[in-house]
Amino acid sequence: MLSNVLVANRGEIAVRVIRACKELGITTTAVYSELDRNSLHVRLADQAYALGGQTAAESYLNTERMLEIITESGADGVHPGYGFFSENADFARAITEMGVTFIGPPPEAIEVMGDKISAREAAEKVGVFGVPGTTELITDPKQVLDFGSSHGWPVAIKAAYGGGGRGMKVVQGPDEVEAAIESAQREALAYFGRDEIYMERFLSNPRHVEVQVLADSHGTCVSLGTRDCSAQRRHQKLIEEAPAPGIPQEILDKMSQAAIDVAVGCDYTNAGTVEFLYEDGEFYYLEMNTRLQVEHPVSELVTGVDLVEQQLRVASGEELSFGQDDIEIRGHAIEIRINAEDPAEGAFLPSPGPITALSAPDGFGTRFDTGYSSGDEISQFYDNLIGKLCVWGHDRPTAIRRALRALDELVIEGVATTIPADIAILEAEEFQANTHSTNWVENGLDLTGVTSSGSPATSGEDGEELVEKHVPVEVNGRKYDVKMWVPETVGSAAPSRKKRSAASSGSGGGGGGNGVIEAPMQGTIVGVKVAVGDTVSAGDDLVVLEAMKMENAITADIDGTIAEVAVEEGASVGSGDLLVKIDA
Ligand code: MV4
Repeated sequence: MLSNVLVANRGEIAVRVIRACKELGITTTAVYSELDRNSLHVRLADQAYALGGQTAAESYLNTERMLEIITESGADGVHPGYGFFSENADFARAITEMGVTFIGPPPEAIEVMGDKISAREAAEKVGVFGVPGTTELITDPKQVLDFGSSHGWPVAIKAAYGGGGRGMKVVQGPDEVEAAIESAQREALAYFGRDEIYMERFLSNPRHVEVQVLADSHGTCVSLGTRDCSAQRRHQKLIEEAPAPGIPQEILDKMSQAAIDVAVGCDYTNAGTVEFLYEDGEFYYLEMNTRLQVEHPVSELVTGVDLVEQQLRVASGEELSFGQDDIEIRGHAIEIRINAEDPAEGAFLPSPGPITALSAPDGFGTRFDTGYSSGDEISQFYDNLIGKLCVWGHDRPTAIRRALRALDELVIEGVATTIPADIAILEAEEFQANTHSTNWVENGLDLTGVTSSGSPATSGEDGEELVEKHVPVEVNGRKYDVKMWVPETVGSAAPSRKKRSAASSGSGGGGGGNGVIEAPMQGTIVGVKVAVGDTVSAGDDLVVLEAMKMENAITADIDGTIAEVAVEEGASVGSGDLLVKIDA
């Protein structure tokens, strides 16, 4: 068994891995950026090393420093968590060459699955098929026109080296082909640094269903069942559940077998996820994620298998101590992602800042995984996941009710969170009746009226901000919770998760700015919508900034003419960097 595991990650997943190591008697080594010096994962680990730096690139993605710490710490294994180095075959190879175990799949499997075309070929080789499409790259619009006329429209154009839906373009008919190819290539280049693209028939209303697999290095591979991740917005999952509901058992079984076949076919070991789209009784292979995923706890809750424990055992060379027949799916589990984003009116604006109060829910069937404590700050430099609320119930309706009960108990103050949107999803008829699809949150769910503050912050007579406070009062021996609107400086707030934080988007559309548009946070420019000389109105989109895993439209603050465009697609920008200048 491994004896000293370095966790090359931060936040809730680092905490998750450290806990599993402790239970197995494995010494843990944490790493931390300048901003995470006092984080929960650092406090829980047996030892911790400074990476230095603040941005992800300077810290958790600093290969040289990470390898140095691995050597210095005496680690015999490295758990990459998700994101950062988790699907980096070069990193896995580098540490393997140092004699350190990468707690994940072999680098060859990471490589095959990282390239979407070879991933598709690897699946086809074992008789598992994706949405009808081609494994050839698109070099000529005619290929798309021919494919569309023989298979029908719409057609999806995808980035060969992409993933997560970025760079995917939907072509509704022949006249859209050329523009779609151009824009898909441009986006693929901006996101992934390569512009190869291919195509598939586009499914309009699919569910996103994935299968958790676990393989040891002795030839055993099992499925831990399915998860449905259809409740998502712009490829950011909001709520996941296990098992995938409303799909006939025989199809779920076939999907599980297909996932095992794909994993075995690429000599996979450790934990992995095979993604499928499901529509009209058919499922189609999408891709394989060669890492532990954010939503792994729901599979743990319905199988009783501790996935991180198994990852550590498998990486240590142990055989799985159970087979497929031992896996039984019991009850239903739901994960609610709590992100520091303001979902008001469906906008989901990143909302970094200090968490002034955090109190996790508890009780039967309730689990809360977080890397933060009250007083910690959600930094603009990292993923804005605050925590994951996971509940188990003996059936789906029970799990939904438990999730709503636990969300009501959860207190997060200081930053806006996705909680109001999560509640709207759980309470929606479509979600409860299981008629939703991957399009539903964006196109079917009404988020107008959803506010970050429960009720909008208003102003007092003297213009002072008023905030909602809940004050417990006792009347005739009975306790009541009284909601009051008071100036922010008055009294202390009773638990309320509903505080509004300043939205950190670009300038608003109200006018009154100076025409100097700067990046509100560090990120990557993934779209430039204007050129010098264009006329714009306040509120018009200027550039699209990807930051904290979100696309943010940066808009004009005044009416005028574009005088300067200081960035191009693919550019990395820091907070405060000039993007665009507008002359009034
Ligand atoms: C598709 C599709 C429909 N038809 N491919 C987006 C994520 C990336 N992994 C693949 N994605 C999709 N591929 C075809 N041929 C619809 C999606 C899709 C989606 C898939 C999974 C989860 C959420 C999604 C949201 C929008 C689109």
